Amino acid sequence: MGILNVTPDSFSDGGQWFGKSEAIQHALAMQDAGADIIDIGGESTRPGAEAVSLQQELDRVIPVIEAIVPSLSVPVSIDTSKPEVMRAAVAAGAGMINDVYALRLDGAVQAAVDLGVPVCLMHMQGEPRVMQDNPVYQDVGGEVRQFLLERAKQCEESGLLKKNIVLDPGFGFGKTLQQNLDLFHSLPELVASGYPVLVGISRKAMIGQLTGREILDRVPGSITAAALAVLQGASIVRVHDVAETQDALNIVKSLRL
Ligand code: 7PM
Repeated sequence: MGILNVTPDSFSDGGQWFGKSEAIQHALAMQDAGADIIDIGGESTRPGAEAVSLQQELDRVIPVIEAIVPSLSVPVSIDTSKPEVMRAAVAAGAGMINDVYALRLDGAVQAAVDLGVPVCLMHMQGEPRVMQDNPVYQDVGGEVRQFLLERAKQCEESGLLKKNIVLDPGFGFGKTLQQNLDLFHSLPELVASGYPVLVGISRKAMIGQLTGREILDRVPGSITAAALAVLQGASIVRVHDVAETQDALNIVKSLRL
């Protein structure tokens, strides 16, 4: 899964949004480099971030989805928590929902059921604005797994098809470095639940803490983590650097013991 960001704070030049043509170009480049899904998000979930209004989010993502879908052969996933954005994005051609709130906002489960597309349910403790203020767990792997399986069960009881559910432990979303490491080591137990598991670790603070690198120098660390996540059983890795990660996964596929 290649990340296509249309939030202003995703760029080092600050405030320069992706125009439609740059977005198409970037999406096509990721597809050519081997991405099987293009994930587009217009709502910043950066730790400490303020919420984005519905209209702002629609204005950011819908024109880009309309512009890129006709040029792509792989599905587009919409990174949103708002049911209105889910509906508009799928109407504009998106084929998957990626929700860091795991469909907990009012109306989100019903939207996903109505739309009938695959959904990624992610774990987050707290909300982005405050989630990194002293997150606490007794057993992070067990608690995250229990939360995700409970959400999956509730969604299925509301009519979401089991085959459309993907689970994501939510690295960096209300987790300290040590909790992220414990969570990573517990991936095989989440994989054993039988649901496909998505891992998003690319360029995150965790990689920075482990390598001492600033964001743009976290590529080797991110690729290594993605390869290890796949070795732990992850089905999907959400990454910025698609070509580099694809190379690593090709090597893993051929050389794994
Ligand atoms: C700033 C800080 C901007 C952090 C964006 C982020 C995930 C996700 C994100 C994830 C799923 C990032 C995050 N992370 N969706 N959306 N899983 N399913 O690093 O780990 O991309 S936003």
